[in-house]
Amino acid sequence: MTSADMKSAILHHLVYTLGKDAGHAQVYDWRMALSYAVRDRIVDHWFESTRRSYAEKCKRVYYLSMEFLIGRLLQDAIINLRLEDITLDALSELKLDYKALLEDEPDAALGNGGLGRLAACFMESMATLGLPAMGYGIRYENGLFRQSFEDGRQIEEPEDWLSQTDPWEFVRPEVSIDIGFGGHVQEMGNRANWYPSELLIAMGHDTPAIGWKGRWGNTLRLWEARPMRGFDLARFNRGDYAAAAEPEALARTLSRVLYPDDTTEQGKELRLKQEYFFTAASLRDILRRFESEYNDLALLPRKAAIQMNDTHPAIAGPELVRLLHDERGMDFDEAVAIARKTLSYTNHTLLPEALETWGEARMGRLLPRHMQLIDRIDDLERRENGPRAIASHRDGKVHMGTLGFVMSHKVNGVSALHTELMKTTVFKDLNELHPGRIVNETNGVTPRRWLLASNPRLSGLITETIGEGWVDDLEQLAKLEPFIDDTAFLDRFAAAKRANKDDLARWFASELEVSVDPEAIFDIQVKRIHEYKRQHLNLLETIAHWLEIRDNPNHGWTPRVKIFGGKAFPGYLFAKEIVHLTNDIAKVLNSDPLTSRYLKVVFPPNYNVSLAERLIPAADLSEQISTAGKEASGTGNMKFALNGAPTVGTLDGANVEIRELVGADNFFLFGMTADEVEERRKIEGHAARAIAADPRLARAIETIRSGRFSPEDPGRYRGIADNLEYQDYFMVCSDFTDYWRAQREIDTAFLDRAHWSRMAALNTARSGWFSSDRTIHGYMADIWHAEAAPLVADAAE
Ligand code: NBG
Repeated sequence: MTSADMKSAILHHLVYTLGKDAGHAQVYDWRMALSYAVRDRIVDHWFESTRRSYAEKCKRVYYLSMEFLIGRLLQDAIINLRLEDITLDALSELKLDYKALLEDEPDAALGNGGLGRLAACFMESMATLGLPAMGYGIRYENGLFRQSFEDGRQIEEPEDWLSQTDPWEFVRPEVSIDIGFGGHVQEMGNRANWYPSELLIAMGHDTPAIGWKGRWGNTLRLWEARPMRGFDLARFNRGDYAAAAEPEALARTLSRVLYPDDTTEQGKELRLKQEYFFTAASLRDILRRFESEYNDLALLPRKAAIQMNDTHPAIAGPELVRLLHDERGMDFDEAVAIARKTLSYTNHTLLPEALETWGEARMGRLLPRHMQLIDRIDDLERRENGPRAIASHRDGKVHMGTLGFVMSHKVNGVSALHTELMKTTVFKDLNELHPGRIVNETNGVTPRRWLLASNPRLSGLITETIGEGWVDDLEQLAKLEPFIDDTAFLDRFAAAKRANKDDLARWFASELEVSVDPEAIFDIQVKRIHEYKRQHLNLLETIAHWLEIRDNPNHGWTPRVKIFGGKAFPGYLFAKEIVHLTNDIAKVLNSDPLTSRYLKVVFPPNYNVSLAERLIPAADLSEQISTAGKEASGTGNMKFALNGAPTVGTLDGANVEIRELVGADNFFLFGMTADEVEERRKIEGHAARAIAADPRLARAIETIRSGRFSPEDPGRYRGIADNLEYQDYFMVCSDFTDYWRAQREIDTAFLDRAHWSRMAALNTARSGWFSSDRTIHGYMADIWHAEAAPLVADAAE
């Protein structure tokens, strides 16, 4: 394709797909026309991949996930198809601004955080590796809420990403699957017929996921809920308009919202329905495809691997057994054995409140047959394992983690530490019963999006220095090591970072009206707001540092910009107070004439994938400061390291592996280990002791308590101060002193710019292992036993 071809493809779509005349087209129209022009380049590769999967009788991987945090797709497609140069040329002939078109695309926020973004990175990596795979999830009409601030408070508004046409999806009305709820079960001997009382339809929408160089394309199939019977004309004719639309409204509710929470169980019926809805639709689709190719169900585990991303799709165990046993007549024990060999489960958190359970009454009412099958699965566990067996249905609840575990042949953690903790805490007994079932697959991130596309300055320098091979073989970044002491290279490395910081500073100025000094340390903590992630530890240190600067404003302080980003679950009051406090602190500090040239706080609202792409390349310092033992892995931590930002962090999640790989000298470690945290927690009054031992900490907490940041409402943050002093479950106080020490070391280290750049560059050079390509290879070898297919033609050739 040439740029002239691209230009005419854009114009063609503008006129014939969008029905717009070039003279009247708006940014939206041009962006859509460009998207269709790019999409056309994907389709042949995508079809060819599908044909090849069938022809080669490949094993397919199915990734079931409530969340796919895919973000924007246009640039991803352009970069992977290597259409960037010709697109730039074509657009400049049309006098259009490439960046403006990219930024016009809504950010598809179909996820909460790490778990959903991981699913999106995996889709990209599976396509890059040529692994025949399909993602299955829900096409939420409103994704995660949009965050804004009003007087510093978080305001949530519905995200309306679908209010415009999504150019990437292909609607599949022919893929419509009936999904039932409720009703009764008629048993016939061992087997049963289930007669649901409520039925709706799951309709598929397919989005291609195209890999690097377009050499493979997989499908992300998202289900939309539709009513069995649409609009009720009889009621409408009687004038009962609201009732006429009711069936449709009820069905639509199911795929309307993403539960805005990634760590606490909602306990809502709607959520259980969503989980069953997408899992059941996906399994039926998978079996239909399998049966179109094979007629022996015993082959299923050799031809399909189904990954349950967290427990949200864990109902897949009993559902698959139901499809095999009730609907296809397979012996029960054999059905369980086959389901187990096909299914596997990834655990993403050890927080007890996040391990899903459903009350037996609710489950029995909505899914009566599944409830019976769960009890029979429990019986089988007892037959196989005797009295030590662990039932999923116990104390009046169905424990989805247990169910996921017993119905899987492999269960994986997402970092080395997390996997070890799984074995010794939540799944201790199950691990003893089933040794070897738990495996580790440390998370990763796709380097195409998180370095090549989002940080062109750094990725350009890397390609110039070591060639392009790193893009799909990230461990080649190690080839940068010989250049680490080359001042010309380091200068260019530093210049790329500096230019990214300049860009961000300009964006802060124009969007947020905050001016920051690009010479300062850009210190960034972006992630969901949660006590265990300890944004308040960062805030306490900020306050303490501010007070110290005020005491001695003429000491040569190292300037810092503290950047925060993240959403608080609307019902999580403590997290919302942290948001409010952060904004209140920013207000006071940024206008303090004594200190503001040394210390500023910036909190851009609505942290999402696109904002991450803007912030991460400009970071000097990555804050990964969770209470040890609580963060399963983290993936933001990997993105920062890859983009040349050293970490200040605890020995938690994948931080442990990052530190091992980048080297202890290039990582600012602080805080207690997971074991020390458990010990310390046993000490009565641990927080009060820590406060008594550190006057800076005491003063920072007192400053919060005194109302200094909320003079109009002095009691506003008493709750936070009390929590820190009297509870402090997450050990903020006990880790404060060491965190302070690490931060002051950072101030000093940053003064030696050459040394800092070397440290930053070493972070990049040694982060190659954190590619999600490596993670997917791990799943393929240890869990899925699946192989890549022969790749299709390179799009650029
Ligand atoms: C999150 C963890 C992160 C981890 C991601 C991806 C959930 C429930 N868990 O530490 O908190 O990186 O999963 O594995 O979203």
